[in-house]
Amino acid sequence: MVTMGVLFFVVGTPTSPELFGDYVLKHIDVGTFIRLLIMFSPNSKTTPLGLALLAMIGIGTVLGLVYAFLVRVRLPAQGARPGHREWGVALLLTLLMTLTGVLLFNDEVRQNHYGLPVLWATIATDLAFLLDFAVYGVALCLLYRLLLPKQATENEEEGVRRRRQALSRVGVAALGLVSAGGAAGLLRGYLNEYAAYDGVKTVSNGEKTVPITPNDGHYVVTQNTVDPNPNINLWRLEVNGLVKRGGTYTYDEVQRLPSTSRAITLECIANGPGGHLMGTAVWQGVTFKTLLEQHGGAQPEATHVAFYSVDGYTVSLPLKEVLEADALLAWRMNGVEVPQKHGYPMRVLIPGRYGEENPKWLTRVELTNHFVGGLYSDQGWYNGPLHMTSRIDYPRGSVAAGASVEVGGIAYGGDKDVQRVEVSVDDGQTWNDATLTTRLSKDAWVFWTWQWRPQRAGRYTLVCRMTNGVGEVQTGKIQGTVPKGSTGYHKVTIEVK
Ligand SMILES: Nc1nc2c(c(=O)[nH]1)N[C@H]1C(S)=C(S)[C@@H](COP(=O)(O)O)O[C@H]1N2
Ligand SMILES: [Mo]
Repeated sequence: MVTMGVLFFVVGTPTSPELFGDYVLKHIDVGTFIRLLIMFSPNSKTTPLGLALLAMIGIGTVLGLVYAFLVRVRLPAQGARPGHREWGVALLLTLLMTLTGVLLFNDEVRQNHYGLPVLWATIATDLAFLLDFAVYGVALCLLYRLLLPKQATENEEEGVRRRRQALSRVGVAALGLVSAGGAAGLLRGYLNEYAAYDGVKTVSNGEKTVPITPNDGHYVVTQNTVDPNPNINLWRLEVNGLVKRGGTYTYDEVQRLPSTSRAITLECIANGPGGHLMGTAVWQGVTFKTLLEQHGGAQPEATHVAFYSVDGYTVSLPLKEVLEADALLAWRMNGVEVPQKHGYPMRVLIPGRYGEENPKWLTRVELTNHFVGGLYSDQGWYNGPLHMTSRIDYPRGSVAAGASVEVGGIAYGGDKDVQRVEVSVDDGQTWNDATLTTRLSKDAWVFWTWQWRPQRAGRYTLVCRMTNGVGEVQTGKIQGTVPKGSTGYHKVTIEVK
């Protein structure tokens, strides 16, 4: 554990419990995922990781017994030095454990806390397995021998022998305690960086939403317990696969690519009607199309593009759609470098797709002739165009009869723009056209208002719905979040007095 922790902090290699967690998450379906999420809530990340850590200690212990069985040292042992057989078994264990890690987590190892590119991250993680398990093997071999009852050497008094034996056992116990302390310290250091902000909603005071969400008020969702913290000297953007010419960029080189800015709204698939897991920023970067042109374009067989992130997250989409949506690879968010939790140094924006398909901490763009799996697509989450949504932000509570009240909110239809918003005060029986106010881009939410003058006192159910730029009307059919993303209207009850 100490080796694993030190390697995480020094080299940025992921720990075995994290890799195990990533592996499991890709091999369960959405239903199981949600059940586990609820079962371990509110510590849905740390509890399972803690359990995985305990399981790791358990496996280490069981392998220790296997080791003892295989080396079969005849007791009392002769001397404190392990023999050939012990070294051999320890080496075998080390190699078998490393091989298991490398093969089992083959799909998870390409991640790195400090943002190493895919190949280097893979090599670093695989070497980390070797080092972790070599330390385990050597410790097992040496300490086991120290613990064994020893034969008395020639002209050694029995009292001296016993004292020596007791001393070595105390020594091993002390080393165990020091390691446990070290591991606890490292664990605390790890949890210091815990991404507690996961699931934080876009700021709103229940009232008016601001058109451009400030960076520190933008909602955040992350798969990670600890988010990556890329080191700009190590990080690279790679473009490869079925392009005419592959290439690699440093952060400086990326920033010299031709860039554009656009307001783009991000919405998490878990954002229900009226939800605030949605925010808008002006993103600046190179369009996917331009980047591809820099590399001579796609080879004719290319059908998909896969985006790889330094946290091991992967998103794969049809090439045609990524081009049509005019995807952006951004390194600036609202005029400053992309903040760490939003994907520093570079993230992808795919207008019209849910947040899960907008990878943060990008490191590789690869053109392929097939769909490449990823965390959420493997679980079976919907990965098509996002559903239209509209929200009533105000008023709330009660209003006075006979007075004019402004009703307002937002509407968002992915990359298909918003051409109309309607409001109903009778739970959807009759509709009134709202006025569209602020419109930022076809890929962002629009703001709308409508003047209401309720005459009679009573309870009113206000509802809104939108129509997108191609004439499709938002559906009122209620559908839950899992696994396709929710649909249905946002409703607000107002008391007119
Ligand atoms: N590399 C990476 N990209 C990621 C995620 C992640 O965990 N890792 N989470 C996704 C999800 S589910 C959402 S909703 C958006 C959230 O982006 P934001 O935190 O910048 O608002 O990022 C997406 N991109
Ligand atoms: Mo999300």
